[in-house]
Amino acid sequence: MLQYDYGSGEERGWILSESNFDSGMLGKGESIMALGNGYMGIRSAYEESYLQQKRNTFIAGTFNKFDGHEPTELPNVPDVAEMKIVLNKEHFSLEKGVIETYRRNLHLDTGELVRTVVWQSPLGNRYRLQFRRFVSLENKHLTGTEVEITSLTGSCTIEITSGINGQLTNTGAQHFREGEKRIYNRQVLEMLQTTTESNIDFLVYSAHHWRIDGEEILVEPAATMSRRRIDASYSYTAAEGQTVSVEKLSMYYTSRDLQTQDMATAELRQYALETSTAEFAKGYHALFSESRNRWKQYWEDVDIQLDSPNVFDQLSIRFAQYHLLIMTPAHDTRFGIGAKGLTGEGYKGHSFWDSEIFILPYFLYNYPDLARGLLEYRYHTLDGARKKARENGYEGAMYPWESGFTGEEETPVWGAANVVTGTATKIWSGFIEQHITADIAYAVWQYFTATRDDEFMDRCGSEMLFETAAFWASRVEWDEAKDAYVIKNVIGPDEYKEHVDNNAFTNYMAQWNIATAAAHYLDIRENRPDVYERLNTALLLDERYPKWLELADRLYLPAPREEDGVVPQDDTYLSKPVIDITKYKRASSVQTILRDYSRDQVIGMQISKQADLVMLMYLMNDRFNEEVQESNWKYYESKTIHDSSLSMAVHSITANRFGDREAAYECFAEAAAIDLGPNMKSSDEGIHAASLGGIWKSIVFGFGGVHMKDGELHLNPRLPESWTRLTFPLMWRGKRLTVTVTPGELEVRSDSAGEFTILSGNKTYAVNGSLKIKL
Ligand code: IFM
Repeated sequence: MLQYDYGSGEERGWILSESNFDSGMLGKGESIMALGNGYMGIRSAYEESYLQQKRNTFIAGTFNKFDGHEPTELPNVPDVAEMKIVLNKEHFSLEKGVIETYRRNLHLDTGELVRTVVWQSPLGNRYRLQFRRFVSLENKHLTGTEVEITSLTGSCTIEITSGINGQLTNTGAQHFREGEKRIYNRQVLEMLQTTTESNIDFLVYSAHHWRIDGEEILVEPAATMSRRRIDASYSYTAAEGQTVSVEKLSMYYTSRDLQTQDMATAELRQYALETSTAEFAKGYHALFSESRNRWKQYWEDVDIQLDSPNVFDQLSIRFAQYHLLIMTPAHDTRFGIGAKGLTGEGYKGHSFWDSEIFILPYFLYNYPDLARGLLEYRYHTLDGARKKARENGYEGAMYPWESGFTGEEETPVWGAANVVTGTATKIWSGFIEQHITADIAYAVWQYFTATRDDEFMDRCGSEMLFETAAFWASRVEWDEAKDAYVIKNVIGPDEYKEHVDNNAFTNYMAQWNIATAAAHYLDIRENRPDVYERLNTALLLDERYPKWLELADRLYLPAPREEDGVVPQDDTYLSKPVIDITKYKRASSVQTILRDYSRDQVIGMQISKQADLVMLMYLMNDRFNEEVQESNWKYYESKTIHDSSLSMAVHSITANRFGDREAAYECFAEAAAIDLGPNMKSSDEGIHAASLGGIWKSIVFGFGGVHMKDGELHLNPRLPESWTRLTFPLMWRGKRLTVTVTPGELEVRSDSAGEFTILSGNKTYAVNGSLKIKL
């Protein structure tokens, strides 16, 4: 059972708490309580092992391909979290004996996971155990565990076997060659492994320290080495009431790490051993305290406070911001964010449009440099996108639907069983879900508009904008009947509609991409001659421009129907039969419709998996008036099962824009419950990274009413009925603002000097220090 209101006073709203142990539901806690720092992510499997556990540790960007038939994935690297604990010859396992008390808390404010258990063994001995674990935000290579054991009934021989376990796989795929193992000074364990295809070396170090009632003691280990495994076994007899603590500190390095990538393996090994040993000497508490200070700084920058009668609302935004930080490889722009962050094997660590459309805005309005880093990842992978375009007979850059290290297409080709034929279903997204190319261009432009970062545009952004536009210009075809250019055979955001023509989202985004590139071409030709010269030579801009101009005008954009303002999602959607989907909307798990109907049958009906037209209204809301937004929201929401975690947050924001505060809050609450809610199976494969970005967006863009239009900051807040205050930070043009909304007032404060303007209710206000507006 998860508890959202654990703690009192200052702690309330900061602790994600679990009040019981259930060995059949391990996945949820492992994912949502995962620890990380953007370099590495460790799923919170318990120290002791259970049959249904999923032990995962990932290091960002270290992709490997099992063989030519499988897409690249983040390998599950050697595990250091596991410990075998034997107390008076009885194995410590919560599946045996009696659990007298149990509590596991993830402290979102400090990044520490703490579990406290009073356990009665099958032979009736009682023990108090406390486990603490963290992944350092200060030193990205480091993780630590501390186990405290107190025998409550007589003396106890404590045996602990703990080490580095390289026997793990990714659901069966072994990504490592057996490497070398060693123990230094009977203290520091070392394992060296290398990935089979990408040839990345991984170096893992662990060391243990024992303390009795706080005093360090020397307990000599017996070391064992076996295939892909190295362990140290300790034994110590403690008196009744004595607290024995064992800390285990571990470090990970790889030959892909930016700072050390040029080192030969031997040199890296020497460096890693020396730095690990130096860190280990500091001990768990000093190292944790360094990391906690980093968390403190983070929360000082980004904390959002809201007064809601439901503490879940407050916890859910902090939970989202916690994960948004630990999923993001801020240290290296060669890496993207996986759709499950670094918390599970789901989607193999691949990046989707989730990054640009759902996650990047959080960084854009908090740490713009990190938003730029995420776009640089797409710049690093531009050649992969060019290759995909070429291979498909197009020009420019065609970004992959699923992306790893190189930017080549990584979407698996075969997926779940077809309920009618019993064969695997083909996954078409890697072939025809193409809107991602425009989504990336859109994010580039959002970043540029919000920051005016010419340096980024000159170095990366303009090239991305032009190459994506060139792709669309070669992708469209002329349609005599429509007297317009069209885009046939795509999947839009709604993945329950395959092989459709003129998906409105895709067409509008493509047209926007082309029109923006055309305008930007004129701008740089006029104002940045050097950049223009360079890019014109490389990308033939002069030649491409006339076609862009024509397409900006003549690409088919489905218009709202006269009778009801509904915009057709694609050429055939509105002519398909409608069925009652209540059962599927109410189902506690997703995609239950595919148990009753094959994918082809679902394609043949007016059923949407996720926001598609509503997504268009959200991104391009300046093109549709509020009435049209409302009629489309109502039409399509009733046909949407929300079988994707990307759907609810977008529905929340759009409902807020046309003034339906109740629906906005309901959708927000549903979005917030995707990972954090009571469904204990929802996050088995990892957290839903996009939905966590969506929670932040629902609050800041939805209830907080933040919107950027023509480079101006608009604030049109609308709080849910039950909230009495919302305060959030916002970076705008180099200034850190604090926005506070109450039902009757909007206040904007800036701590930096200098005047700037905002718009609210279409009026322009100058802000110098602070401004209050009556709502
Ligand atoms: O990008 C999403 C997609 O929109 C729906 N299926 C899951 C993907 C990864 O989150």
